[in-house]
Amino acid sequence: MGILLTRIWRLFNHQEHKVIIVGLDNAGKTTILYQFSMNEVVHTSPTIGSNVEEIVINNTRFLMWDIGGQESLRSSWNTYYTNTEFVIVVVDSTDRERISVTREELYKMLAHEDLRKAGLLIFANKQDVKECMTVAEISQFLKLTSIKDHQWHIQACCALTGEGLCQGLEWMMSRLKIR
Ligand SMILES: Nc1nc2c(ncn2[C@@H]2O[C@H](COP(=O)(O)OP(=O)(O)OP(=O)(O)O)[C@@H](O)[C@H]2O)c(=O)[nH]1
Ligand SMILES: [Mg+2]
Repeated sequence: MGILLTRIWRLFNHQEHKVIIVGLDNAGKTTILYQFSMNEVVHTSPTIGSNVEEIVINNTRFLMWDIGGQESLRSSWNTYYTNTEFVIVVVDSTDRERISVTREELYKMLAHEDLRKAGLLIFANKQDVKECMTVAEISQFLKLTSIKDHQWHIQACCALTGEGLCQGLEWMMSRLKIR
């Protein structure tokens, strides 16, 4: 009976999982959002404020907020944190100069009370570009193995072809199942 009730509850439970997509300007956040929602590459311009889309995968609904990454906008990222279940950090793997800025922003976010329980997915984007940083390099620069208080995963991807994006979503789905 208990199992049956659980199944019925899951069938009718249309709860949405809130996701925020952050990262420095030009990392590819908006391109990723529209790959998720429309399965195509859209022409983007720098995001001022945010874009939001609902993504449904196997009856699981994610509400994804893509937030502008320009320096002047980063101080307002925290206004999106309430009830966030997953943070997707998009890294431009060609941008070696600013990986330390990404690291600063990452640890500032992880220390925020509202993100205490959030899972962290890092997309190492633009893997199509020659001589970009590898997942191993980015993990090292971001000191990911030092993160003990959040579940995290890093995934190589290319937002232009969509390669790697599904694997990132699958990781998020797998975290939801074990809760
Ligand atoms: N080569 C390559 N270019 C990409 C990839 N993903 C995104 N881009 C390009 O990177 C540029 C910036 O992409 P956006 O998605 O607008 O970046 P953003 O992170 O939303 O930037 P802000 O809105 O300013 O924070 C665009 O010209 C994209 O076409 C990728 O995987 N490979
Ligand atoms: Mg954008």
